This record gives sequence, C-alpha cells and structure tokens, in this order.
Amino acid sequence: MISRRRFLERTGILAAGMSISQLSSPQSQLTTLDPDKLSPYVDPLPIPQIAQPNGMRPSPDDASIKLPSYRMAMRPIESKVHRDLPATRMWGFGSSSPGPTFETRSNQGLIVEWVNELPQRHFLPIDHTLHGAEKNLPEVRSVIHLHGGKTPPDSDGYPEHWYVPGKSATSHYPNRQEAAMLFYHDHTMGINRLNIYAGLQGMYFIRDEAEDALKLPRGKYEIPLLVYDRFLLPDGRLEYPVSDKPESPWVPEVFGNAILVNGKLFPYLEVEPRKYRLRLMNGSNGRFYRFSLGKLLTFQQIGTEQGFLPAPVAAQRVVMAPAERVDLIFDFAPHAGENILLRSDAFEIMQFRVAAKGTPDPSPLPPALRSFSRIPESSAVKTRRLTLDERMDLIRQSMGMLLNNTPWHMPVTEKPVLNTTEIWELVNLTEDAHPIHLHLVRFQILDRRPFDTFEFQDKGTVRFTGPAIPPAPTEAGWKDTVRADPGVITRIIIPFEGFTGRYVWHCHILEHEDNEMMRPYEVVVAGSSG
Ligand SMILES: [Cu+2]
Repeated sequence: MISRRRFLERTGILAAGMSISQLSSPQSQLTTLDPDKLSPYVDPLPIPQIAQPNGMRPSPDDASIKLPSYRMAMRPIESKVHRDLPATRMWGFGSSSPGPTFETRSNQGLIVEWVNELPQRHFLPIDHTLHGAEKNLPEVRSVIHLHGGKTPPDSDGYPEHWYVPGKSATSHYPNRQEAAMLFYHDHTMGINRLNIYAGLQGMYFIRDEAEDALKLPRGKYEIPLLVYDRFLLPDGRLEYPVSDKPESPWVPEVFGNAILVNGKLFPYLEVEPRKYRLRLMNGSNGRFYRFSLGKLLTFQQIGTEQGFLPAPVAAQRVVMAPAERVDLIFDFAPHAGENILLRSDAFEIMQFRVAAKGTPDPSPLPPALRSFSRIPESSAVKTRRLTLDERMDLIRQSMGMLLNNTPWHMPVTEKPVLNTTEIWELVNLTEDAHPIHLHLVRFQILDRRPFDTFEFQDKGTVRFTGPAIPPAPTEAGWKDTVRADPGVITRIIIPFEGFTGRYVWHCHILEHEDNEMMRPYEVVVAGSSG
C-alpha cells in the first residue's frame, strides 16, 4: 500500500492542534521565529498596486497596432512582514513583493520588458549539483513566465532563456483567452525555487465581457489573496532550509513557519457586511492548504485557474496545491460586527473585520456563470501514459523526482499537434501529491483512479484497485494545474491551441521542478508529430 502520509503532511491535516512553529523543522541550528508569540492582526492586508504602462509599442503581430508597454524591474527590497519584526530582505518587482498586479482585458495584448536589476550574488543557497545551476554559471539569473497565459513560445519564459543583472527580456502577451486570474513568476533553470522564495511573483488579471455581465463584486469588494509560507528568523531574515550535505544543499520540500498573505503575516482586512469576491492563490513552494472561513462557513466557489465554473458550487473548504487558484464569493452580511478568520485546517492565516453597518449590496450571484461543455474523450487523437517517479538513494532518501523517468536534457518526447486534443494519464508512482502544470494550454480533469503501483513497476501493467472518481464539482472547470495524488492515475484532456513551438510541463512543487521534475514539450504542425 502506498502511504498517503506525505500528502497529509502537506495539507497540514496531521497537524490539527499544533502551532506552526511546532510543525517546522529547519535543518540548520538557527533559533527560529515563533509566529505564535507575535500579536496577530495588527497589520492591514496590503493590496499590491496596479501595474502602469510607461508607453505604447507596436504589436509584434501587426506593427500598425500599438500595445501598452510596461517596464518591470526585479530589485532587492526591504519589506516588513509584521509590525513587530525588523524588515525582511527580499527580491521584488519595483518596490514590492508580490509585484504590482496587472489588470488587462481579453484580446488586449500588452508588452512587458522584464529587467534584471538584481545584485550579482544570490542570498539563498544555490545547489550547484542541480542541472542548470552549475558552478560555471552566473549566480543570479532570471526569466519570467506568465502562468496560465496563452503566450507565444518566445515570450513564455523558457527556463534556459535566463538573463543576468543589467540585462532584460521583452515578452508579448496577446491575452487571447477568457477572464482568469493568472500570475507571473521566475522560471530560471535550477534556481527558480530560490528566486520565487525570494519574492519574484505577482498577480495578473484578465477581464472580459462575460465577466462584466455577471455583475460580481468588484473594485474594493474584490480582494486578491496570494498566500505563501516562508521560513523567518527572529530578526526578520528570510531563511531557506538546507540539507546536511554542504556540497548539495537541495531539500525535497520546504514548509515555512510563517504563512503570509500578499506579503504580510497575520494581516487583517476591514470589510463591509456584504458580498465579496475573493481571488485566492497558493503561491507556496510546496505547502498545500485546506482553506475555510470562520467555523466552516459556506462560500460559493465560482471559478478555477482558467475562469468561471459552469455554476456556483457551495463549499465549506477548498484544498489548494501550489499554483492553484480559486475564485469565490463570500457574503459577510450575516456577520455584521464579527471577526471572521481565514484558516487552513488548524492554522490561522488572516482576519476579516466585518463592520456593523454597510451600504446596500446590489451584486447578484447568478445561478449560471458560463456555458461549459465537457470535452468528449472520443475527441482525443492520442493518449499518453506519463509516469511521475521518485529516485531514492540507498537509505530511501529522496534524490528528486522525474517525469516519465526522463531527465530534462533528454530529447523532446511529447509533440502534440496544434489544434488536436490529447488525453494525458499521469501515473503517480511516488508517495507525494504533485501539482502538474502545462504551459500554454488549459485542460479538463477526466478522473482519478487508484491502481496497484507495485504491479505497475514490476510488470508494467495497470491493475486498478478502485473505481474512477470524477473531479469534484469545485474542480470541474478549466484548469491549468492539477493535483496528481499518490498511487492514482489522474487523467486530463487537453486541447492544444494557440501556438506551435517549445513549452514545458512540470510539477509546481518548486523543489521538485528545480530538480528534474520538468520536461520540455513541443506543439507541432500536422505532419511532424512525435
Ligand atoms: Cu512534485
């Protein structure tokens, strides 16, 4: 039997009743911060500023069209995560981490010059034994990817297309896709877990007319919540755990002692007694969450990573793996004058302070959000069986994970044809749940089905040990990241649309991604299939 222990650890389900500080186990002998000794809810929730264009530039598609153009500089910053802690050194965009939030509309293209203004030395521990992070390479490198974006390949932030301090790269985002919450983040080969942990991520919203027509809460009633854990020391310093091998400090997973929302520890937000739209995102390196509000109050989930669900789904909890997003509506009206906590199981994360009185709330909650049809399996022209594998050393310590037992540098093996649909079967042979993300595309979950992993490894045959489970109603929309549970075959159906060219697919546990759990794939024109 495959143990589900590690999945439970990730969600914190085993930790019910424990404080965050009891959970954390840094490999170093440093005195760690005990967040439970800090006063909670003394800092207001920061809302990142909206990014502003600094001019117009001709579209790469059609020079007669001018697109808004942005300059986003990656810089070292100092930021206070809590009133009673000294400022923390991080890397941000402009002057903040998370960086400024992009607001744009469907079919409104834009151009971003991503500028590396970081120092020459990294402040987090690089593992030079990892592929793509060798000692002969510059320490500080960056390349930015727009997660969830239907982006041309040369603008997608390929992990090997990094650039050093003093250099920049320009990306064109056509935004020819539906309303959704995307995010931008570093994707540099071999060090992306460190660059994101340092702070290089931010949010990106695409709007459209279908969204406008729903008349959902907006403006100050729509709150982005980017949640991520970090390991902080009592002096406010950001610590990244290391292994006990100085020459190879990589660790298979990182769980911080402090859970931040938009960069603050235990923030509060003053709200009116009315409906709010909460845009939640898990920006952690490896932690899973199971979010709830108050004492399991009911909220309405209205969207997943790639836009609206067909209809609102009532729920009391939502599980989120790294890089997953949910869109939800919560009505504070019955809670006037109360304080409502956002929790992940036993962990308190932030506080909503509901005013006693407010202005009337005209926002309806439409019973239908969008037309949506499930893609028939019969439309798939190809089914690929792809394993998720763990390499163990002689004493059963993880040496990292692989996709389809194939390291990054091997030739491309997945070459879907543009404008065709494929089914990918993610055969998870590890003891971990892995959030699997494909660049460029959106997909639907078909089902998850447990199987005998020993028989598969022994004979290569699939023997199912239980029925196929369809996606939960909260996952039954367009996704770009899917949780592949251990001992389970997770099937997704993917239309390959938009562009031909080289992209990547990978696990979004950043420690796994940086250590070979990432593969290139290539969308090709018909006739050159592989
Ligand atoms: Cu993984």
